[in-house]
Amino acid sequence: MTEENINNNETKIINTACCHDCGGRCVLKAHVKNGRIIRFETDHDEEPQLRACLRGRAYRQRVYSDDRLKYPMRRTGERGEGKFERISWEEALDSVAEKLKLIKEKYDNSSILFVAGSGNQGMLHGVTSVGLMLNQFGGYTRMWGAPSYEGALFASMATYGTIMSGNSREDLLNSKLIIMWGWNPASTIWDPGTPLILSKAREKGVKIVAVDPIFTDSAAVLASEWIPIRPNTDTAMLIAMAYVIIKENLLDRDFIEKYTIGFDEYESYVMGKEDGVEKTPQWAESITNVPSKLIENLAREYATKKPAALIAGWGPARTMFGEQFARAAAVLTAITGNIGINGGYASGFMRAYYSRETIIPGKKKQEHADGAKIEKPKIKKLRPQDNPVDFNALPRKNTLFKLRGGTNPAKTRIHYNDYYDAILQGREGGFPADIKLAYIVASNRLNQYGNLNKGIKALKALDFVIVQDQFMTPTAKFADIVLPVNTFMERNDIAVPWLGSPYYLYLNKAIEPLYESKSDLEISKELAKRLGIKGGLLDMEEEQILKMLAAPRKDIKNFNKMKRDGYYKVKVDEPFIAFKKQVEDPEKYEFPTSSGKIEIYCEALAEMENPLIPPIPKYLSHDENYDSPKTSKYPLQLITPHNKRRTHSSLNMPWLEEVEAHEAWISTVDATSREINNGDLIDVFNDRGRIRIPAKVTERIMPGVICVYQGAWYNPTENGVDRGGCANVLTNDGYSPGGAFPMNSSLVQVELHSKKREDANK
Ligand SMILES: Nc1nc2c(c(=O)[nH]1)N[C@H]1C(S)=C(S)[C@@H](COP(=O)(O)OP(=O)(O)OC[C@H]3O[C@@H](n4cnc5c(=O)[nH]c(N)nc54)[C@H](O)[C@@H]3O)O[C@H]1N2
Ligand SMILES: Nc1nc2c(c(=O)[nH]1)N[C@H]1C(S)=C(S)[C@@H](COP(=O)(O)OP(=O)(O)OC[C@H]3O[C@@H](n4cnc5c(=O)[nH]c(N)nc54)[C@H](O)[C@@H]3O)O[C@H]1N2
Ligand code: SF4
Ligand SMILES: [Mo]
Repeated sequence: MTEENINNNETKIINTACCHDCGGRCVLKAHVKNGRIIRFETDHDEEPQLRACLRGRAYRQRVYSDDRLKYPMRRTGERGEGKFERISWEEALDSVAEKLKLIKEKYDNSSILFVAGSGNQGMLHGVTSVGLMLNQFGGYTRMWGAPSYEGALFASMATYGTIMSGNSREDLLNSKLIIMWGWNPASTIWDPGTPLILSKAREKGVKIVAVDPIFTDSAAVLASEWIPIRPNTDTAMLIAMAYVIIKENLLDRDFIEKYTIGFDEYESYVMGKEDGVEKTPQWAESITNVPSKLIENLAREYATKKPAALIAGWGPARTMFGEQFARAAAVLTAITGNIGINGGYASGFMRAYYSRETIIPGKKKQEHADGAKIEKPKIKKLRPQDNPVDFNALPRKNTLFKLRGGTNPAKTRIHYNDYYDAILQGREGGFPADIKLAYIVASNRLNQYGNLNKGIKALKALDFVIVQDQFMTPTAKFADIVLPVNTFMERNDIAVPWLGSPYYLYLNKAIEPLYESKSDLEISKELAKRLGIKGGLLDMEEEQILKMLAAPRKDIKNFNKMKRDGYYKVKVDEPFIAFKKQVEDPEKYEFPTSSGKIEIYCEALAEMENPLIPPIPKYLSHDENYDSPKTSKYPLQLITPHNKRRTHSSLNMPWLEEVEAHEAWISTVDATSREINNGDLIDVFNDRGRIRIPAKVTERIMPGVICVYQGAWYNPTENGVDRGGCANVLTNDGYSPGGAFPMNSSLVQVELHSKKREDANK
């Protein structure tokens, strides 16, 4: 808090920020009077403004919520029953340290599972310090796979050899056509400025098309055409678009020749030479439910209205063969030559690094000439940031470790969706560890991952569970010890934006920590003392660490300015375009893949010899798709996207309940056939569980599909029916061969429960 921030009447304005894992990272200016935040403003300074969304504006309801965890607690009832007693910090920390030591001695470090969630996206607070502390304690079992994007990441690595495949958002103004494919940035935030740029594009006359089972807010406000598509079938439509483009010779042959490998193999599959099935628009219509005429038109438009941006969201990649969707989209951008040019878009993972020149893909040819020869990850000396349990571990099956990047390939890691089976089955079941203790930080794990009811069994099977959070979440109810953490407003931090936009945020502490809450850093320091750990970050003070974290970021030219203003916007001369160097100067720069080209046919995938990860993108169906025999029992496809009223399971504040009630979206057709009216209480169920939720009967969702937005809190009746409407009671805890989470790949049935909302408990 600096003097110049003092306004009038003792109201100080503290420049801070919101940095939840919500696609944003935005400026908040806290008006503080008598030690209390009385109001928030956001960025109204120079463009591009980093304006907070409705959730950030409502943040006071989170900070001052009466439901905040106020002091450490110990379980008194059965695990999961939610009965706790207040204890002192001394008792809580002693008991956590004692358990950690005991488990380490009795078993080994791999029996400690660290569940690191996404609750805080500051560089310092949240999970960072706990991970470092556990590394120094000898390590822990760690997960691999990110529910957000694992399919897209895998595809981006296979095709481009990098995840840096996104362009600056403002470059969309140079496009002639923008396809929002399973992308809804008007409510699912992808950088604070995205909706503004898309609005400008629309105003400029750029045609915008939305391909989504839902008529989303983005489709309604930004698009001029909505193409409803059956979930999990997008790959078929993308392949049929390639068919039209090949058949009508609308390809960019020059581009294909110069920058890609494997087009012939793809052509052979698409045109039916490989398997006797021509992937015509009629073929795709029968799979996707999109009229073949529409597929043809979109294909022609995309190939001829150059430059065009096909933006493949992560929702359709959060499916059972999610990586095929992201690969097929990337390949379509390649065969039309929409890569490396203004107004185009390479699709893929979509991270765009504007300012960190060192990370921008585009190494000189010789520099990665030996990339493909590396047989295992080589780390010479154990560093504090290395986890001894993972150290020098051999790679798992089906990883792209040879491409040096993407997900950590260590065999010691367990996929996030395997977590429950790993606990229940251990080494005997083929998992790399026997898990005894879970240390859960900034994660509402139980609520946010597939197959919640299996999760309950797994959490009950553990010896000890520690949860470090701000609220008594459904996961925290399963803890033996709950440790209360403070919020962004109660500590200092630095944040970098979600997908690499050119700015930084400095979160100045606005108020003192409420109740007995502490920061994750303080907790880690206290535990380190008890575990006999010394040195490194845990011996340093907050400000010292923040300076150290900022130091390698050479584009922060003025640390003090960033701290004073709460943000630092980096000036960039021109929009960043992924792969511009490779396209403009192929003699000097190659793509960071093994072949140096965009891999339509990926050799690393071919080597896996797994028909479910073919070397070229293919449409594959699965046993919870529209054509599965299971549809006779469970005929509706459930999708569970993100929405504007919360960030995952966080920010469920009362004001936001007014913005949008938590309801299951069901089409008029499916509701009528079940005699369901708008507002009726319905049960959505499958073999994994049952949720009870009001129906929103709407034309905004296509027939055959039901949508339950993720993030509502699990709240069971005595019979185990979830009145909270948590989507993950119904979702699958499997994963695709490339690691994608099938959160939009579940079959369900729906029935009327009652016309009266108050009957939820019956
Ligand atoms: N408001 C808000 N914004 C957020 C977040 C949040 O929780 N709230 N979370 C942030 C995080 S961590 C992430 S990872 C990103 C996620 O970003 P995305 O994955 O892009 O977001 P989703 O909303 O899950 O999905 C986008 C769209 O995909 C559609 N969809 C689902 N399945 C299919 C399918 O099979 N085919 C097609 N064509 N469309 C499909 C959905 O209807 C939805 O409109 O969002 C970030 N932004
Ligand atoms: N069905 C379905 N499920 C999904 C998705 C989907 O599309 N469909 N999306 C998935 C995606 S993309 C993601 S990223 C995950 C997110 O899942 P999680 O990572 O579990 O995110 P949240 O649910 O927001 O839970 C974060 C928790 O961190 C706490 N927290 C906030 N700040 C701090 C802090 O500073 N310290 C500590 N210790 N705790 C803090 C919050 O109170 C909250 O309880 O959900 C996934 N789950
Ligand atoms: S919730 Fe996300 S988008 Fe909203 S203000 Fe916070 S960081 Fe920004
Ligand atoms: Mo995410």
